[in-house]
Amino acid sequence: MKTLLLRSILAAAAIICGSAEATVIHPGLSNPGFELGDFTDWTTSLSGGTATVLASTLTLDGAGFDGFVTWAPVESAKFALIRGGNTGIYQKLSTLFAAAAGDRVVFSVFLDTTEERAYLPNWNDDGYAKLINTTTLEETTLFAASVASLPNRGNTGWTSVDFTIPAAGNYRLEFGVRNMTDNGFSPQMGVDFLSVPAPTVPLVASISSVTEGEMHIHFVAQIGLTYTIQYKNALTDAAWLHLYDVAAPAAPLAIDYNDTSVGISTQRFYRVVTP
Ligand SMILES: [Ca+2]
Ligand SMILES: [Ca+2]
Repeated sequence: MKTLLLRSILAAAAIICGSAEATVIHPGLSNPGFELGDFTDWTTSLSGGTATVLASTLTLDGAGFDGFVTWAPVESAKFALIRGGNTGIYQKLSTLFAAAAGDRVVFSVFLDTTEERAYLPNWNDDGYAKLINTTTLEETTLFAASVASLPNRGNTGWTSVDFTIPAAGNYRLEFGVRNMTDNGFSPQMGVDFLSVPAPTVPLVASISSVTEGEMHIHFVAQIGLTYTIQYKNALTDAAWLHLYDVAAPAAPLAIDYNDTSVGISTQRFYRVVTP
């Protein structure tokens, strides 16, 4: 819980700074962790490979490869799996979203290979995650692994990626997995738990009084966060009293709450609380 404490003695005002972070998924993404059980919001580009949404756990391959590796979702009950296909062609899974500067892109990914390192540099199957600005086409590689970068027939394990987007724009988050030299012993890539949280925004509130008997409380409510304004007439009072609730807005919202219940109080203390 984050709180802001404000003290008013009629027109006097005090500001105490805090911060609030909304771990929200970008409003444009309704299926970021594949919990709808399909590829809503996502695009697949396949050539001989497969892309599936898996419920519960999946055991990939068997003895003679990397053993029975059981993959479970990172988030809730489902995750996506893409498998290598035709030789030299990336099998792709991607999604589009708009981001502001400072937004983060957060997800989990793994690459699981079944080729032997003994045959390198051939059969060097690989996989990647890239963030692509769809206007400038600038690419940032967020994850990369291959047979050469892993133990024999190895895997990366679920890997959490957390990248801060430097510039506002339209982006494509793209995953790719590829067979090399031939199309046997396909690599496989798991994807789960995408979110695009907004940056941490300082919670700054102020108070002002223009009309006797009224007190205005000002702050900016951030996306996805609820707020409650509370007050006491003396700091020694036992409890904070409820004054006003702010529902979570879909865009940053300037709040100017007018407390007309001040009455004859010569002082009143306020705080703004967000979970
Ligand atoms: Ca999931
Ligand atoms: Ca292969």
